[in-house]
Amino acid sequence: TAEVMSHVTAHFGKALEECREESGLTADVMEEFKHFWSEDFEVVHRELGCAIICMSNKFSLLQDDTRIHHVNMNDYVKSFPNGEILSQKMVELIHNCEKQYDDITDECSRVVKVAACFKVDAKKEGIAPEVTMIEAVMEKY
Ligand code: B8M
Repeated sequence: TAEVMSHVTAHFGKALEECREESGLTADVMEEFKHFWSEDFEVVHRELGCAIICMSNKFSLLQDDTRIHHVNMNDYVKSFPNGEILSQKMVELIHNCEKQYDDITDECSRVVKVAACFKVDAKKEGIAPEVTMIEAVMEKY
């Protein structure tokens, strides 16, 4: 659900500052990770892909090939309140997007494409959170 996704995003987003430098993602492009879900934020910058890889690595969410680690991702999402109702769906949506961009060799470019695809599909599924929902739980992490 969108409520669970707001928790995942609030927690995951905390790793952004640690990844600013190495990803090259400027505050001008993305001030805070919660804006990922904003209606008017376009998921297009290669640097955002690099940042997502760096952030995911902090929680061991990726395999060596920079594709999602299904077990670790599942466990990560399940660690949040009611996470078990979102974990399988989330892994399924991300994996489905990964299959569509498997031919892109540049990792950062591929991951930002997968993330954009995931945002669209999560909205379709009604599990995309509003920025205000994320703000409401940010202080918990
Ligand atoms: C990686 C879990 C992050 C959950 C936070 C919410 C939204 C972030 C979207 C990133 C999509 C994950 C793309 C990683 C795919 C690698 O092939």
